[in-house]
This record gives sequence, structure tokens and C-alpha cells, in this order.
Amino acid sequence: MGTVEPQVAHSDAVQEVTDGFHLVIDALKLNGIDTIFGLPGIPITDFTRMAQAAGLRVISFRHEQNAGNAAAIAGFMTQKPGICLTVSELAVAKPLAKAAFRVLHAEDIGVGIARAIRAAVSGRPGGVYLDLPAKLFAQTMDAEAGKKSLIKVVDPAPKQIPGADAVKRAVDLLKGAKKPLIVLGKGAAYAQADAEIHSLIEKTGIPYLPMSMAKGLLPDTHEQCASAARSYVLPEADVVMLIGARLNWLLSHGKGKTWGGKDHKAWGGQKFIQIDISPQEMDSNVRIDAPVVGDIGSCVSALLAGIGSTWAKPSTEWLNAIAERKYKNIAKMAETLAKNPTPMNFHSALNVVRDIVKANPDAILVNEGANALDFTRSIVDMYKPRKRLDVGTWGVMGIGMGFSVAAAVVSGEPVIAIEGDSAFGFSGMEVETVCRYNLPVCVVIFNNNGVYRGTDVNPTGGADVAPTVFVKGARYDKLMEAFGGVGVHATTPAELRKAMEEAIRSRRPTLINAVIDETAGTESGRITSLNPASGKKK
Ligand code: TZD
Repeated sequence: MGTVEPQVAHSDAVQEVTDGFHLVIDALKLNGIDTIFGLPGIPITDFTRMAQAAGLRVISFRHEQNAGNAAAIAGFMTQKPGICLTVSELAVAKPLAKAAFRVLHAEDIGVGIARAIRAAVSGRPGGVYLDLPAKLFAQTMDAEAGKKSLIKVVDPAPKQIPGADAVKRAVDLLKGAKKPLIVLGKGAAYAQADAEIHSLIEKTGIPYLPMSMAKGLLPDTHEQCASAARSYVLPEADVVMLIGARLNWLLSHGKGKTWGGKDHKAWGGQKFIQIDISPQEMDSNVRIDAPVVGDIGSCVSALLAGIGSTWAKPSTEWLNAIAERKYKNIAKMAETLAKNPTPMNFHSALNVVRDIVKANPDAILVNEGANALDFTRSIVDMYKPRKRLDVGTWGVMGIGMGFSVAAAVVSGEPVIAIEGDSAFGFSGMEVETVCRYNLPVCVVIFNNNGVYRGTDVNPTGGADVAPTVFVKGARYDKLMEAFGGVGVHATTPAELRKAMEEAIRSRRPTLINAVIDETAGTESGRITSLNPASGKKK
């Protein structure tokens, strides 16, 4: 328990006092929190000093946004709240956060932090804002009373057991399926119910598709993985079981041509089973025939019990049809990956990344960009759960360095960050943070001279370059060298491979400027079709 200077009270008894600073630190420690991501500044500078002195790891960033991303992904990786310390404003945070509280009195710090922790990790996890006004830190109170006011949260994320009827409904629907499919989402990865999910997939024999951050829950090379036949299985499946995956835009809202619908809004005819911790997720875009509401671990365990030991695997006709497409596509991709064009393109560079990740399955892969994101997701296989961390549902650029720092700090494993050159720019200054903490982070920038590509031309012929174009031939590797890290300029797959192998081996902060053909890729990556076309006639 941290205390401030002992003060002499009545007679010879020494009354110890504590204050707001120490109560916050003690409350966090009491709840098993060992790391704070933040950015010092008034009025929290002293807090960061005291937290470090009290044994908390304080990782300070160059911009709060990156500390926030770091805290978010630490939460995803550990199921504990990631703490982001920042100076901000309750009114701004309130509409964006899952919950927001203000603590006014030192004696309420314990309850405030307990409430924030519980709100963050129970049910669907989410960001919670705790407002601690500057004057709270200096408030003092009796140390013993302060200690008693702290709460160690018991069972912060209680299990939510699904109803037996809901489970039976799901099992019955699955039993009647001729062409079943399972979709694994980020929620399934978060849940850390890896063994149960593995068992459900293998016992049922149902082909599955992992969403981006669910890759590696089972190895992407698993026989039942249908990623390479995605465009076949989505419209063909008759019963689809979503596990911690939402029918949002990434899954075309469960309807339209992707799902075999006649037009972009038409239902494809599938029946859906949806396992999710949030009841509101059901029927959010299409009808959910069998909603199973509860935490993923409990739901999957209940389903496993429900399917019993006499489950009939899907027909060989369905499995063979998928396998045929899958292996054809994999062979086609292998041909593309084996090419060695000059300059390098996304494929020849990612062929290297794919090998490096295969050889280092414990390394964490952070990924953002447009083409750099889409190609990496489809080309680089993942082998273990929660090893792929990317822009998630909203495709927000700027997660790269915050995620990388947190991933390295939380796991101690090497981190490989595959970054579009535009995407990297959003958090690039944090390479100093990577160097300062000497983290085993290898940043690979796919440098194609601009946002998406570097080929646009200013149609007026004026001096300004086109809006999507950056400085040509930029040397991002020099940025890393400025802070004592290793910078490498790689123009061939061989150079890239050598640099990545060395980075993983040495665990030194490394940035590889991988020069990619500026004409490679497409505008917006795989979502080019969402670009509105001008209706104006010339
Ligand atoms: N701002 C934010 C915060 N998020 C965004 N997603 C965008 C802007 C728009 N945007 C994308 O959707 S991808 C992207 C931007 C700016 C960068 C694409 O360029 P890149 O990737 O160099 O990172 P590729 O691999 O060259 O396509």
C-alpha cells in the first residue's frame, strides 16, 4: 500500500495518510493491472512517476491516440482492461465509451475503479472512461481507511450461460443442414475458448471461415479451413453458424450477391445460427433463426454437449466441392507468389512474410493499409490464436505502432508490423517509442509512394503532386536509424527475407523500407467498388 509521508497525530501514535495518487495506483495493482499506456503531461506527470516508482510498467507514447490503441489491444490479448492514461474531457468521451464515470472524492476511488473494470470487461468488452479530476490526486485520507475503500473485483466478466432451448434450437438446425458453414469472428478469438472451438470444428467436421482477427484460432492450413474458397462457400451454404462474428459490412450484412442473393440487398436463403454475448446483435441485418446468447466459451461448450458423440459429418459432396475450389485457388496463388518481378510487388514481398510467419508462429503480426492489409490477410497464414492484430471492423488506419508496442510489451514475443506507407504515417513517430523501450518490433513498410498507389498525376500540370502521392523513393528506414534502431532498404524479396530473419533473430527494433512497384494494387484495396463515381457529365 503506498502512503505519503507519515504524519504525527495524537500522542505517540503515528497516523499514516494516503492520497488520490496512491489510491489509484493501489486500486489498479489490487486488480492485477501491471502496465499503463499513456502520455505524461499536466496533471498526470507525477502520477506516471509514482506509478513507475510503485512497480507498474509505464509505457509512454508520443501521441495519446497510440497509447489508446495500445491499451485496446492489450485488453484484447489478455481479457484484462488495458489502461490508457491521458488528459481528456468527460463530455467528449461519454458518447463514445461503453461507460464513463467521474470520481470526485478520494474515498470513492476504489469503487470508481472497480466499476470501470467491471464495465470494461463484462458482457461485450468495451472502452470505459474514468474521469479523475486533478484535485482528486492531492486529496488525502487515513491510509487504513483508504486501504479498506479499495475493491478487488470478484468475477469481473461473469460467465453468461445460454438457455438450454436456445442451444437445442441451434443443434437441431445444424443437424438438418446439408451444406453447413461456421464463421469465426474476433469475439471467438477474444474469448480464449480455443480448445472448445477447436473441438467443435473437428467433431462436427464443418468447414469454417475465420474472419481477419480470428485467423489462427485453428491453423489457417487446417483441412476444414475454407478461406481459399470464400466466394464459393458463402452463397452455397444452407446453414451458417456465426461464432463471435457479426453480420456487418465485412460479411456484406448477411445478404446480397456475396450470399447468393439476386441483387445487392436480397437474402441468399441461408439460415443463421448466431453465437454472441450481445442479444442486440441478433437480427441486426437478416433474420437469425437460432440465436444463442452467452459468452462464447459457455455457448460452445453447451453446443459440444448438445451434438453428442454420434454426430454425422457433412456430406462428402459438400466437402469435396469446397476442397476442389480451395486447392485450385491455392495452386493459382502459389504460382503468383513464386513470380519474382522487378520491382517487387505485394505478392513477391508477402511470399517472404508468409515464410517468416510460418517459421515463427509465435510472432505477432500487426497489419494495416489497404492493399497491404487485404493481401496480407489472404496470403499470410496464421498458426496460433490472437497472433493477428489488425484494423478490425472499422478499418481505422493508425493502429500500427500502438498495437505493435502493446503486443511486444504484453507478450514478450517478436512483432512483425506489415504497414502500407500511408497507414504507417498515422502512428510513425512511435518508432521512437519502439526504440526507447528496445522492443522486438520489425516494421515492414510496403512503400509504393502514396495512398494506395503512387501513380496519380495532377491533371492541371501544376507544381503540386496529386492528392494521393507522397515523396517518391522515401527512405523510411532512415527514420528508424535516427533513434538507434536498425533501418534496412530492401528492393528484392531476398533482401527483405534477410532483413526480417535478422530482425527476428536479434530482437532489435527494425524498420524495413520494402520498395513496392508503385503501380501495384488497386485503389482502396478490395473495396474499390465502394468508391462513389462522379455523376457529373463533362
Ligand atoms: N483515415 C483513417 C483514420 N482511416 C482510414 N481508413 C482512412 C483514413 C482511409 N484510408 C483507407 O481506408 S486505407 C488508407 C487510407 C488513408 C491508406 C492506404 O494506403 P497505404 O496502403 O499506403 O497504407 P496500400 O497498401 O499502399 O494500399
